Amino acid sequence: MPPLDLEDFVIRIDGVVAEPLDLSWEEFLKLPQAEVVADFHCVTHWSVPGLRWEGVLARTIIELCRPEPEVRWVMAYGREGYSTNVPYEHFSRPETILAHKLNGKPLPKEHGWPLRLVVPSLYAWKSAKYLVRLEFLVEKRRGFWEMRGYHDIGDPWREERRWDSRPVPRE
Ligand SMILES: Nc1nc2c(c(=O)[nH]1)N[C@H]1C(S)=C(S)[C@@H](COP(=O)(O)O)O[C@H]1N2
Ligand SMILES: [Mo]
Repeated sequence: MPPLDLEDFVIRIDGVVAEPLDLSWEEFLKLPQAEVVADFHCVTHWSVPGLRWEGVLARTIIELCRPEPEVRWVMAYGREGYSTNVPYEHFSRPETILAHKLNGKPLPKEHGWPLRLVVPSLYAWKSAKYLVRLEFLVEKRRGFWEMRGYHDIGDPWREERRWDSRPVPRE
């Protein structure tokens, strides 16, 4: 759990976008806020139903930074060095959220305080905790677990665990 003074917090939005952004904690909280209730599925066969996340929708970030039309992936980075690649198709879903509250309280430290990405349509390893950067990509790159054999997409309903767990088309 990497230490942080909220005064020093910056979330960086960059990559193949028309409008790269660096937002302080104060600026981030001034963005339109939303709430999402969703189940959370871990790749190791546990799920937590009905979590209530509050924060800024990924769609709000998209409106602000305006990714170029050829963007296909978003790399999410955690402050301690974690990374994960999220298909843009899932990042841009209406329920994907940059969450700073869980069930009405600030995110607990062990769950990503102060900010985490939550992608309810994918396995939990795509929901980067301690979020500090979103990088919009045209060409796929792989994050921490994907480099170690986890699936690039990670749809729990298709049980996409290992990258070769089913014959999905790969570019
Ligand atoms: N920054 C960061 N985010 C991360 C991880 C991590 O190690 N560092 N682990 C991922 C994995 S593998 C899982 S299963 C979930 C666990 O989320 P939880 O700790 O809130 O249950 O966080 C994901 N996000
Ligand atoms: Mo995990």
